[in-house]
Amino acid sequence: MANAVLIKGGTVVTAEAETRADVLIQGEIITAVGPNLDAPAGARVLDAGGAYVIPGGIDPHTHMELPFMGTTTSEDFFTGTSAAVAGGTTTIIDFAIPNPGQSLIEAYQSWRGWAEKSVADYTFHVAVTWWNDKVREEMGVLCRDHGVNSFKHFMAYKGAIMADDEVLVNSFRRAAELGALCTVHAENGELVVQLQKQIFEAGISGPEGHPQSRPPMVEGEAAHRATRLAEALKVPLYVVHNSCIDALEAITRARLSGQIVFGEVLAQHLVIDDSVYYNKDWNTAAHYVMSPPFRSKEHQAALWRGLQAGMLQTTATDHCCFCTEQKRMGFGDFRKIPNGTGGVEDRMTVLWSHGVRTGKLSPSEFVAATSANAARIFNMYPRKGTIAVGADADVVIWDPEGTRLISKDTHHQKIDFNIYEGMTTTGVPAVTLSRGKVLWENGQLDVVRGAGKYVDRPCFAPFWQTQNTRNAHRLPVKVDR
Ligand code: URQ
Ligand code: ZN
Ligand code: ZN
Repeated sequence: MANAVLIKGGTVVTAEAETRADVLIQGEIITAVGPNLDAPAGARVLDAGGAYVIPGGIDPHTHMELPFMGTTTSEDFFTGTSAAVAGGTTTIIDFAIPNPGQSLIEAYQSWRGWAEKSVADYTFHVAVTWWNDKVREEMGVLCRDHGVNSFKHFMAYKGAIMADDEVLVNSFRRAAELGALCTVHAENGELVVQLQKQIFEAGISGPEGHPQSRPPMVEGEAAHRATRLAEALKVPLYVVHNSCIDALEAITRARLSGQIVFGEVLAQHLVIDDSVYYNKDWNTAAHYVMSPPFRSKEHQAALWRGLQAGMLQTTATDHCCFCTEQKRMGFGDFRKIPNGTGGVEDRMTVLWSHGVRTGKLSPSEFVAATSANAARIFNMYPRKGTIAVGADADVVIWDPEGTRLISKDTHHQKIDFNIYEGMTTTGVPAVTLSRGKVLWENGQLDVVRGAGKYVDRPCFAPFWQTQNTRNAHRLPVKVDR
């Protein structure tokens, strides 16, 4: 019997339901889900009594090995996917980000090469950082031949990878033709640059200058603009790392008007506030420099409500690790502190502890927010994101009463600090399986470098355009004179 695993005695939780059922895995696939299943001869039996059996987490936003702001993230695809598995995440969606002028396909191939060392599955959003006919053509090739169905646009980072309105409009229009999804980092890049200069020239050079130069309206303006561009061009939109009320309101407005807009929230933005930037220790304050920045507690409460109300659909980490020495590249000028924090290992336990244990989310809503919705939005469902016959056997035995003291001293992430340092969470992955193989058990990793596979994500039929009928009445009208 190809390696068979029978997970017995657990409660299976999908985005739809909680059911007392056993799960049989044969090879890389789930082959049976139901009560009182028998173990085939030679099968390994895992006892899930008292535990939940959930789909492996999907983190739709990571940056392993990213060259950025004059350095490269410390986490690579081997260590990053290992840390992800230790936290219950079995698929990451990373980013291939071409420099302006660089072929999108060339960048995509580079990231594919780097990702071959992954221990669990991965796929890529491809960023559009410039525009000409070659970009237009390559977007089509990436969709047709490489299983890419989502294109990223950074509305911030002027002078580096920022997409201005010309790039946004051309790329959104092209994505609509292809049946692809557009994602955005929504901050007004021009405002950021000018506010950074104003604050720096006022004598503020430390990490506290970072949040002051990117207040919520800078994010809200861009999020709103992105929804209107997407509406005009009839393309579905996914807004990454919403950190504040202003962005949430932009998404809510669009969704309530019938537009196809999705929102992502980072686990860290839900539980960490902007007081971190006023730590007297420069290094500690700089550890939290990421964009959009951490916000005040009122924004966190709104983000939780957005998640509960279904205005935000996914959770992610934006795992983008720069060690302390790298952060110190910005000592004396906060504008030069590499932007990014870690967390790929901590997302699910933080969300269970602060979401399910506090009654904000049901176990099914937790599964939706950590796995199923990302699978659906990025067209990997039901291969990923559920516990069902025929799905990949990405499965986590989730111990709802297990506890974890989060610390840089015990995490598996390749970074010398942890933004949740000292936080004790309840709800932990006891066992993580990736396509039927146990990679995490008894607090130990058992991974194989390169065992991870690239996940093709087919484009959607351009039915998105017909569905988005708000503008249907605004068809071109010609007057015969
Ligand atoms: O902006 C992003 O998503 C990347 C460059 C990670 N850094 C960050 O501060 N969010
Ligand atoms: Zn971003
Ligand atoms: Zn990011």
